[in-house]
Amino acid sequence: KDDDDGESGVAVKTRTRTKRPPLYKVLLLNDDFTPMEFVVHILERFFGMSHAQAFEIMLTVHKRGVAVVGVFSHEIAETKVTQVMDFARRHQHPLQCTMEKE
Ligand code: TYC
Repeated sequence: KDDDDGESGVAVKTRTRTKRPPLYKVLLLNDDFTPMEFVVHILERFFGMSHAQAFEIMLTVHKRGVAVVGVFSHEIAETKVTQVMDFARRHQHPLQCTMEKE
């Protein structure tokens, strides 16, 4: 858009920079106690994965210690983390779920 520079009356091109909101990775952490089936259930229930997909990601976390289970806006990522942590706590499993800026 052309903006007058206010002094000389010269039009100056001003570019409007539109920043996309940052995205956040939701991470699931391994532990020695949470049952595998429980983790699979969480991935199906809160992350919309198929059983096969959920099983695969669960095994990745089990073997490597951590995996990204989804990428979301800040608010959605926060909701996912809260849902997983609350559900795990209610079932008395030590499962940990966190988020980090992509
Ligand atoms: N390591 C757990 C077990 O052997 C399974 C597990 C997988 C736990 C993924 C947490 O995020 C996790 N029962």
